[in-house]
Amino acid sequence: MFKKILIANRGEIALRIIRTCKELGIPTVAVYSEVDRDSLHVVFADEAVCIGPAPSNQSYLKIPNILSAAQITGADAIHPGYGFLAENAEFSEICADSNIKFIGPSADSIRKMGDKAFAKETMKKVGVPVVPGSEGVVNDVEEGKKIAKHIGYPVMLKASAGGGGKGMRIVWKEDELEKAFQTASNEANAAFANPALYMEKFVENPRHVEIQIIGDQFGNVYQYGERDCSIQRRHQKLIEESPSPFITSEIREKMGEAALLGARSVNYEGAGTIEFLVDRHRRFYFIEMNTRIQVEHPVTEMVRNIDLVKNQILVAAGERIEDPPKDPRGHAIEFRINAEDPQNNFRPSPGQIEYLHFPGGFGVRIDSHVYNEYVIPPNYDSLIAKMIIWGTDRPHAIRRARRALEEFKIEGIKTTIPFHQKVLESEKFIEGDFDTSFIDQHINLNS
Ligand code: MV4
Repeated sequence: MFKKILIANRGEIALRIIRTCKELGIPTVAVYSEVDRDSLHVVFADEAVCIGPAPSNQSYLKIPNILSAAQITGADAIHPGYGFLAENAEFSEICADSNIKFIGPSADSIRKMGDKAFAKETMKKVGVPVVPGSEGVVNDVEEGKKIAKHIGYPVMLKASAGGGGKGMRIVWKEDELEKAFQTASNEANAAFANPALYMEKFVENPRHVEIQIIGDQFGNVYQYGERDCSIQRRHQKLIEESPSPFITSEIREKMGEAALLGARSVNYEGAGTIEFLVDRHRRFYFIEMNTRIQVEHPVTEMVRNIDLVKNQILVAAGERIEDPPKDPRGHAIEFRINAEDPQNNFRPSPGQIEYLHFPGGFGVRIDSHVYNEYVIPPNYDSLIAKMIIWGTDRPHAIRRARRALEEFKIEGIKTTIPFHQKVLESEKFIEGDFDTSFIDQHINLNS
């Protein structure tokens, strides 16, 4: 097992990782920027090293500073969390070259899955269903027109180096394609230094359902069922749950098998997520793979009764992990509490928390790094707490969530709590009848 783990992250996920390290008896090193000096991950780690000023590119993204912190403290492994360097192939490679175990996949896996057109072709080859579209990248407008004619409009152009909704364009008819191709390609080049695009048939109002997997160093891959992440706004997830109210046990089994097929084919090591779009006929299509632990991982932990971060650490150390339970137990829903104003376009609302009270009781889990009088810096993402509710079934989880949100008090800043309360009153949400257009279509925050 590792002698000491450095956590190359901040906020709730850094604390989440430290908690599991403590339970495993592994000493931890926190790194922090100048504005995070009073953050809880710094308090609860065994050691802490300041790695630079507030801007991420001078601290949490600065590879030499993080490696120096690991070397000075004698850490033999680095957990990257999510965001920052978690899907940075170069960082994974540099760690390997420095004899520090990157708790995550190899640089090669990160690169392959980061190239979305390549990842899709890889999955298609082994029989994972994918959205009909181009074979790999589309080289020019003329080729794009041919493919679109074949699969039928509307189509989507996506940046091959993108993902998570960045650099996408819907094209409704042929005479829009040229312009869309140029602007999407230019945007992709500006954002990812790579103009390559691929094309897919546009799936209208899909659900977003993903499968959690973990691969070990012996070639075994395990799957932990699905999470439904359809409640999003501008590609920011706000509510995630498991099991998905739309997925039957038959589809669950098929998606799980498809995810295993895909992950095994690339010899995947570490935790990962296979993302699918699900159309109204419950047909599912692979869209991309995330090569990190995700924000919403606790939803899976609650219904499968496992610690995913523990399993990440075990496989990284070359150990074996237990077989996952075959079926979900009960129902879990995660609510992201962001320091944002839902009445003003979810505008960030940093500043000091003047009063804080977390809910509690049976089935209520809070993952958070904030405390009373904590000052939320404006430099990072606005997630300040995750409330994960477990219930015996979905209606029970919903009732419990309403009860817990009523107890939840945060003063001094705006949060997404009132948004969640609205969603929990929505008939469509209660019935489980929602897709990725739910917030735009059914939630009015100013009424
Ligand atoms: C799509 C799509 C419709 N058709 N692909 C957005 C994020 C990225 N991971 C993939 N996304 C989409 N890809 C095809 N062929 C619609 C979306 C999409 C979406 C997907 C999941 C969750 C929310 C979404 C919101 C808008 C669009």
